Amino acid sequence: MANKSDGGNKKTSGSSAKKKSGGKSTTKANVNRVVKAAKKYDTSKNFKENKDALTGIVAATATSASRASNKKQKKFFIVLTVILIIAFVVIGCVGYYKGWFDPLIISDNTLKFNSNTYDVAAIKNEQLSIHFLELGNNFTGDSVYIKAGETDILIDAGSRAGSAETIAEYVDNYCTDNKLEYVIATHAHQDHIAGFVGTKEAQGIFDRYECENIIQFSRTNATSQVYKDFCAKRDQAQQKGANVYTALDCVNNANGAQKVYDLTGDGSVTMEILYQKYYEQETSNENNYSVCVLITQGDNHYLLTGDLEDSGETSLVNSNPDLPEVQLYKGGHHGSYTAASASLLHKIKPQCICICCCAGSVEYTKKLENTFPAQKFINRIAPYTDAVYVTTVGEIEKNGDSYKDVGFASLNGNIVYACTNGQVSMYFSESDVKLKDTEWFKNNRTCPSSWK
Ligand SMILES: [Ca+2]
Ligand SMILES: [Zn+2]
Repeated sequence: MANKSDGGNKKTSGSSAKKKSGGKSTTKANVNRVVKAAKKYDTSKNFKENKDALTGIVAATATSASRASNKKQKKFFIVLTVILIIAFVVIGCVGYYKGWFDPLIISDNTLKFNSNTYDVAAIKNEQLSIHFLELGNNFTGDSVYIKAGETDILIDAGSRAGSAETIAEYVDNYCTDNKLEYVIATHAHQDHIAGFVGTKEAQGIFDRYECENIIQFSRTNATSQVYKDFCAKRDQAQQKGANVYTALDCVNNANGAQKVYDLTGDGSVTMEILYQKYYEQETSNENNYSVCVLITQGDNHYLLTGDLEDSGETSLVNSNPDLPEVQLYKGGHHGSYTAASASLLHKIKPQCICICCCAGSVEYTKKLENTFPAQKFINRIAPYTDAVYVTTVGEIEKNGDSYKDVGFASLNGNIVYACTNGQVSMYFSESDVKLKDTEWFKNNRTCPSSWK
């Protein structure tokens, strides 16, 4: 009898262990029930009678434990579901803002334009034209000429002192008064400012043209000779009457500078200097000092950010909540994998991208996938547009374990984006082939799914 009673106690203590899962108060209640049951054990009755009497109590205990366990499980799943929903919403919001999901979208906003034979007279008749210049060497460098009505703008001047010659030869087709109303130097790297300086034999841009307004980077860490020469030539231009402003002067409407310039006198085309924090803050990355320019023509917007990289782009996006979607974007930093970040692209959703670079040149990197325009850059822009054009293509040769630059050729050549009364036209001095359809691309890059 005692053994059987022990057995009965063992059973109830087993149930009691199970009850632990039912929460503290339930466990306590069930323990009480079992204690009560044990107290009701009547030694005057035989085991079967006792068993029958106590089964009800034990069964109630077991049911209660199972109910408590179910309740706990239910609670667990409700909490899990709530956590998952919150995580989903948070990741969704952050991802949408950061553009993590953009590669899933195939954009249908690719630019529709007339592709015309390169024709100076026709381009001159356009209300606005933006020219991405081919600089005639295998070095990467930026130079963009813009004509808005009678106003001439030059943004950067190529990578070599001699680039000035190439630039002037081109610009003189359009600028007939030898006066550049606006000259912008985005940052102090050689591939952007060398042509402003010139050589003993060939005048630089500052000497060659009357420069009415010079807008330059607010900060620099540069100590190079080309930078010193740039400063000397800029000062000479200032003595001859040029207004010299920094980008920070412009965004603050300070020292005579303006944030927004009316380029045509009737407000039909404006140029705005956009704020980004590296106009004021120091950085070891010179590229992030780049002056950012937004040209607006009616409902159309064109964005040029020099060599701005990820961190500068983040600041640009955060500081300019009204930054619009753009019809044209100058491929940031020559198409480097460090520019055109997902958050910038998500904001501006470019319909056309023009890149000043020598495609595939190993001047800046020996890693072939990172040569301009880099594979990662291409992967990020592809969902927005396949209207991507590049001025020049390089030729490289194997050199031991590495590669060297051995030549160059025009890819699209000089690229002109023009717009008159809302009608966009593009002109190419060499070819109108999209990047994705070039031999260089087929041989050197993996085609993103949105371009297939
Ligand atoms: Ca002029
Ligand atoms: Zn550059």
